[in-house]
Formats: sequence, C-alpha cells, structure tokens
Amino acid sequence: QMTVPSKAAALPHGAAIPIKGATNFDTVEAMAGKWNDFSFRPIRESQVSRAMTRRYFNDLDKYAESDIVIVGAGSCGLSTAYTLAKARPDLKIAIVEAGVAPGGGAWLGGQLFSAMIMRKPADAFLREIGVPYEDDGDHSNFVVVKHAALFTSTLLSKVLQFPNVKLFNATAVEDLITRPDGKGGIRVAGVVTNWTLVSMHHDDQSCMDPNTINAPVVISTTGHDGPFGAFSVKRLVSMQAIPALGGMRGLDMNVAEDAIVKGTREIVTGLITGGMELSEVDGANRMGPTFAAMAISGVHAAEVALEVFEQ
Ligand code: AHZ
Repeated sequence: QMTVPSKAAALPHGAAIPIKGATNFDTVEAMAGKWNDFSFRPIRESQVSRAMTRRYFNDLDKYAESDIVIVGAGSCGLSTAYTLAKARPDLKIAIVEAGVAPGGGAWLGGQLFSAMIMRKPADAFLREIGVPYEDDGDHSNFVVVKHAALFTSTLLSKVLQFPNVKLFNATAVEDLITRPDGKGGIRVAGVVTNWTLVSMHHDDQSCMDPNTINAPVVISTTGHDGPFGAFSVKRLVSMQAIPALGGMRGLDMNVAEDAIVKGTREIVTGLITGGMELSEVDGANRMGPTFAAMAISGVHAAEVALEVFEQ
C-alpha cells in the first residue's frame, strides 16, 4: 500500500502551509478579551528546523573567511565589536563565545550586587550606547548604572543588530591558526573552533576534530585566567610565540584600569589582546568591580584593528 504524503510534507521547503482558522492581530492590544478566538498559524516542525539550520550553516560558510574574529563576548569583547561594527559596516566580524550566555563577568556589578560602576571618562561609552546612569556631577569620579545587566543587555542588543556581526556562542576557540611571519616567528591567521560541550570532552571521547575560521585579525578578550580564561595568551606561550606570562597581580583599581587601556595592543602579528586577558600577559593588576577599563580597552582594541585595514 502506498503512503500518500500529507499536503504539508509535499510543500517545497520554506513555503508556508495553508493558513486556516488562524486569527490575525496587528497589535498586542487587539488580542485583549479575544482568547476564545485566538490561534497561532499552523506550522510543520521541519519549517522550524530548516529556518534555523539553513541560516546557521550559511553563517558558518560566510564567516569561514572573516575580516576579524573576536574571541570572548565579555564586556571588553562586546565593546570592541560595537566600536568596530559601527566604524566599518563593510567588515565581516565573527564573535566566538564559549558560554551559552554572552556577557562574561558583566551581568552583576561585583560580588552578587546589581549596580555597575564606571569610572569617568568611560561615561562617554555609556552615552554612546544609550545606557542611562546616575552621576553626582562634575566633582564625582565615577557614574553608576543601576544594574550591570542593563549595560550588558543594551550593548549586546546593539552588537547583534549590526548586519556585519555574527555571534557564535556555545563555541570555544580551541587553538589559533598560525603562519610563518617570514622573520622566524609566527603570525596569527585565524582560530580553531569547536562546540564548547565537545571541547570539554576531549579527554573521554575521541575523533572530535574542530572547525576553523580564517581571519587576518584576531582580537582576544577571554578574561583573566580560569577554566576558559586567558586562552590565547596561554596558547602563545605554549607555542613559544611569547616567552612567558606576567601573571595577573593583586587588586589596585587606580593602577589596573589605566594599565589595561594603555596596554591594549597587537602582541603577536595578527593577534590583538584587550581586557583582563592582557593582565595575564603584562603582569598587570586586577581592578575588580569597575568596568570602565573593559569598555575603553574595547574601543582601543577596535582602533588597533582598524589600523590594519587602513594600511
Ligand atoms: O566565556 C568567556 C567570557 O564570556 C569567553 N572565553 C574565554 N575563553 C574562551 C575561548 N573561546 C571562546 N577559548 C572564550 N570564548 O571570554 C569571555 C571573557 O569575558 P570576561 O568578562 O571574563 O573578560 P573581560 O576581560 O571582558 O572582562 C573582565 C572583567 C573583570 S575584571 C575582574 C577582576 O579584576 O577580578 N574580573 C572580571 C570578570
């Protein structure tokens, strides 16, 4: 006996299945009191699967050759992405973030407190992205965002709206792509990636080779040392591209924030480092719960990257 495929199954992929009995509302307000009449448009599961997977695999194809890869979507990486994407809509920018949730350590202000402290003049970055803050006036040395999540969610939403940015979250950078630099050293030419959950199981599963993204500029902002932190600079040491890490020093807000912003630079050709990852290279102090240096190091990292494209 022949199975007759259902009408929906026979439809070409992506085509909407006939809309029968679906209610139409132009606004949310118009739904009020109409719940007995309410129904969603019918859907076939494969439409959902294809709508997601086709886009993701197109993105993997498109961003396999990127102009810039940003490793880590914490406060520094996101500030870098925002500044770059705004300045150069023509550049393809891939952000690779190991966590499912982008934002790094910037969802809370410090300990488990809500408010985020930004030392002046980083209030300029808050005005740039449209985050409101409390300011005690000209005599004060910092401003306060009422919740760190307001900063991070606003920055994230701006970054994700740029058409030239793709965030690959739940994806870890496992290694760096390198080339000989012609002077006996190496230059960084891209990143090696894997699903983070796969990266975490190399010890107990075999045959889980990675994927790659080629890019002339990689900006690493993976934070200070930790399970995933300081990834790129630790790898540079193990491949003998830099001699040793300085190791992040104790907390000194005054010294730390200036040092991170000033020290943001290309540490090996093709690899720019910003944010707290830099403290591991330079032996710089940590600043703890102040985020001004992360935002402004991002602005500086973007400027260093743009110089490469303006040459
Ligand atoms: O998941 C990490 C986080 O979101 C991500 N990351 C780390 N290694 C990665 C890898 N591949 C992909 N191999 C990776 N992603 O990088 C992000 C780093 O964010 P962060 O907030 O930790 O770093 P940041 O430099 O932007 O901000 C640090 C802010 C400070 S200062 C400080 C202190 O002084 O104690 N603590 C923090 C969190």
